Amino acid sequence: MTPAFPSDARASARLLVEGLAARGLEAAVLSPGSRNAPLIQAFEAQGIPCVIALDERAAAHHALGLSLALNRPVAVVCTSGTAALNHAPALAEAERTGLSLISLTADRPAGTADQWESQTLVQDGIHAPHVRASFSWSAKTTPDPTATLDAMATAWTSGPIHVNCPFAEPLYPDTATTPFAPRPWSTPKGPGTAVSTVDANEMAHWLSTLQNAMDQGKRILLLGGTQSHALSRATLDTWARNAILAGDSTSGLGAHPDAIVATDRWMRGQRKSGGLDRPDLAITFGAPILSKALRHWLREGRIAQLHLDPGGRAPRAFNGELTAFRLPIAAALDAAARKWADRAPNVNWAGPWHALEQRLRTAHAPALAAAPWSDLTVHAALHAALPAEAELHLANSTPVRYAQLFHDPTRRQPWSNRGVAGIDGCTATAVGAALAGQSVTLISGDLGFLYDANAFHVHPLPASLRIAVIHNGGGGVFRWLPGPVRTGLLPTHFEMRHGLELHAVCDLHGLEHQRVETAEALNAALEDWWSDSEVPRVLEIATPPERSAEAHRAYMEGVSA
Ligand SMILES: Cc1ncc(C[n+]2csc(CCOP(=O)(O)OP(=O)(O)O)c2C)c(N)n1
Repeated sequence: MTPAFPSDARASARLLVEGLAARGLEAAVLSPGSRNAPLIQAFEAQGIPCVIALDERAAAHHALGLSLALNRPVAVVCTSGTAALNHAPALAEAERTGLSLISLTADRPAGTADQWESQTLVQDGIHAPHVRASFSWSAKTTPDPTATLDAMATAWTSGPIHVNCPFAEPLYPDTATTPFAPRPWSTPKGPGTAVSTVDANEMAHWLSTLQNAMDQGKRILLLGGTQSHALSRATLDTWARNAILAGDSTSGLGAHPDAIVATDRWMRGQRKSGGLDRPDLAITFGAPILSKALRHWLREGRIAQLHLDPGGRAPRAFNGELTAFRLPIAAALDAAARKWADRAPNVNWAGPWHALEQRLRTAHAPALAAAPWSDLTVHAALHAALPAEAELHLANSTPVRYAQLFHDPTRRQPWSNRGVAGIDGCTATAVGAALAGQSVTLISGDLGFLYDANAFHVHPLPASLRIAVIHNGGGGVFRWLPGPVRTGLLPTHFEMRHGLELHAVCDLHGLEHQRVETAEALNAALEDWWSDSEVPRVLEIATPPERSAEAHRAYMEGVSA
């Protein structure tokens, strides 16, 4: 029988949290507030592992990182008012990358926003464009709690949800109570083990569409952007016999050694070599790919596109015919590979693509050796020193781009918030993943690090976290673009040369800090950097901005000469 909906705030919150936990909710990030006190008490009473984070924007990114690392739904809980709006950036990121983030925003009872009550705004549905589904959990609007909880659990399998919770006072117990001990965190899964439901008809449609394309001898490009699930090497081997694999290191395709990961570098070579054949069909998945050049080249060719997305998103990337399939990415690729296991290879057209890639890879070492101390050589040193077990997070914007040049197929799939490519939660996402017990190393720029410094207002702080901050005096990416310098405003309005001392941020938050300014000092620092520590470590690496931009340009020129 459907339980009656309780009007009492604490009972209502308990019913919600119990229901979410019974459906797989794993952990929560709680931000202080009074209106959300019923939710805080309910999480604590359920023994659900919780993290306390001050800044709701960071808190939502912590939950994103936790969800990524645990491969489970994770809640973020806040009070009413602007606190609720601060969940938006992480929800938007989760919506694009399909992570199960549950935003629970406490609210005052319906109508109070119009009654001169403080800390109120209209909260129902405020995140609607950036979530899979919005709910209101309230005695007035939730007639069937069980069905509503089931709908929440269905929606979160492929992305974030928002649940607004209007609570009337009283919000607290009448007498003093003793908190329970939370249960321990479950083991981090790393990318790649969640199973979401597969629609058999949709799968059959995908396989027959693909079969048609194969039978017509189409030149197929499998093209991936950031997504959180690992792709099986056996599956990729079969795909590589029937298609070209290209995509970001964060797409999972990089597990195959022939995948073209440094796509901007490849595009540079492609243009210089006078142009290669475009594919007839691109099979796409994940967040938008990093290479604008590749995207535009395919768009100019109006390439036909099959898009895989478990949440049913259907971005028309190349102005060609688009067919979208609401399917989990790994499951769709696995099923196709099983079907094709014995098929004769069809990759003749791919020969020149791979020959070009091989040439670029051979030219990499000499071009790198010719580079002076700069962002390029720092990224090379960091990637070379990274321990095998480290989970790598890459901040926007140049860290994730440099990483394509140093990709190693034998490594774990790295992560970057490329869904919407914000700099506003890269540190907090890495903190969240580290809170789940992963050994996370984040490579960040200085602006991104300063922007998201509230990521450290979290309790507890994960000691296993390592952050390498490339301090090139501001937003180095703006020197990669031809436009900003032409404005005459590059240092002030784009790079934002701040001149701030990063150690002050580290001191404030009790982080270990070390600054290096030379290759020798960097290599010496890295020797012991990943050893056990009591607190997170920040390694600030100072590089010259002008020379860094020039070294990157010379490298690209050198490899594609
Ligand atoms: C929330 C948000 N604001 C602004 C931007 C635009 N943006 C992209 S990269 C960047 C500069 C980042 O600078 P830094 O962290 O130092 O990294 P670098 O450019 O050196 O890679 C800015 C402001 C963004 N992506 N997200």
